[in-house]
Amino acid sequence: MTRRLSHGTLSELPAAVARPAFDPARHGAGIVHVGVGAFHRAHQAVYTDTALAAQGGDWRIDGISLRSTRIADELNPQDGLFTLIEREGAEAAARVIGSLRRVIAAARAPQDALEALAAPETRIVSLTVTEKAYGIDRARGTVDERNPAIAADLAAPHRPAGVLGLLFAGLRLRRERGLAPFTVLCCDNLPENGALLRMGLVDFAARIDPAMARWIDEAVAFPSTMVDRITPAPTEATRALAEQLLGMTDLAAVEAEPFSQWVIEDEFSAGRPAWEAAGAIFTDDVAPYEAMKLRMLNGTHSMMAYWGFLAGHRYVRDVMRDRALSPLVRRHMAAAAATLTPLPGIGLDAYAEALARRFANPAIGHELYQIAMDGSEKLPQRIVAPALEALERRQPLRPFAFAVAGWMRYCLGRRDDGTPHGLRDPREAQISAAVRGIEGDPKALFLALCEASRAFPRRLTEHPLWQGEVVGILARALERGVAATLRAEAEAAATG
Ligand code: CS2
Repeated sequence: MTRRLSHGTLSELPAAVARPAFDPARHGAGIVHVGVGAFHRAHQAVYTDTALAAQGGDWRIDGISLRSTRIADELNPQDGLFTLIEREGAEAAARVIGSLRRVIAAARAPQDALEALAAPETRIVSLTVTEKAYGIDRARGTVDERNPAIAADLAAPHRPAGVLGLLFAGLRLRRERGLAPFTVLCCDNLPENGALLRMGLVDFAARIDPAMARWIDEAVAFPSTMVDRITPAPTEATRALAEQLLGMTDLAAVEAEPFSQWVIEDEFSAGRPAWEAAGAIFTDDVAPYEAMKLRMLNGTHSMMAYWGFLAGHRYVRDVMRDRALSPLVRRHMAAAAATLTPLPGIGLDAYAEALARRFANPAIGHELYQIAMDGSEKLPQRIVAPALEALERRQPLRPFAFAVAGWMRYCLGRRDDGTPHGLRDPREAQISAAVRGIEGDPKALFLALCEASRAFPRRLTEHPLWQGEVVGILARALERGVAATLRAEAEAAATG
């Protein structure tokens, strides 16, 4: 049997593998992180590891995984240790991260999760739970009572299963025990994510306990933050590579690109790790950074995911080698850039250039199908927001309409050759029901999908220019197929 990564085996690692530059056992935890997926492990856990090495402090992380028990079973026998493998071209640099202390599987041990939130030493609760997990309706400024987790937690707030329910119950315990609240740090790809979560949590609390709602609004800090690092879902190949680099087993290894960025509003009511030692940027206003990243990186990603997947590609890097699609990637980034307020010191052309290089990284197998997931939750901030801005500024709408037409074609659940795919969207049932029987009618599809997804505001969907563009592209894709549509789009883009 091969050995397994753990505190006891750290000293046996090959010299080329970097290990924590601090003794993990000497540091207590100060952070509870909800959603211990690959992205957290490749991003915030790494910044915290560097900060602990640089400035010490009791800032290790206790993870909570809400649904999966697997992550706890992978990480706890390894004392929370896992390997970050940074990949670029032929390079693969391995670094063992020691900032994670343990993982609590909330489904198995709900009381442990609550006690972690209510522990006196917990000063920050950070989250990466994906866009759909919050159940907040930004347009209405309330929670979405139709969201199953919200409905369940409102009905039984002492036994929370969802994100808002858990935060509420944890904060209520702290207040009852006379403890100061923790800072809530949302690290999901949502615009003004701190403000959004504050709004959602205060509304959630108001429905149960108005005094708690006031306390949360007044006493809890919700800094907004922009996070960035391309992190494909780990596969068997990740584990095999870890085994090869470490000479031992690591069931929780992650692969990521070398690039990493974290921009944070410096509003922590009970302190924070020295994340700046790891390169985090602290600022008063994250919004312009977030808009840049969401529109230029994530928006382009979504466009690539739908059209690239439909064209038969598997990875983001394959799209960058597709002669029709790669100029459309550039076009999308340029159109997204044109909707932004420039940031001092950041050239948007250079940012786009860097994104194109990152997307093309041959060592990163980032599945288009992974990015295509949850379109109804992702499109509003990635595509709709810049489209509205473009409409207002009388700038070209076409690239955004093209992205949405790709998503609509994808919603049919099959490629041109008939290969079926699941949508993997929280509104999958409504979307699939909406397209049934009208698969050949682009205008009807447009209207039905706008309705079923709830992703598009009327001032966009009812705009004749927007309708015309989306329906026209969709019609072409249905009549002539995806490959011909991409060729025509690339040609039109080239002749401007
Ligand atoms: C991607 C993001 O899956 C997706 O939707 O667009 O996860 C993206 O890779 C990260 O935001 C990069 O920081």
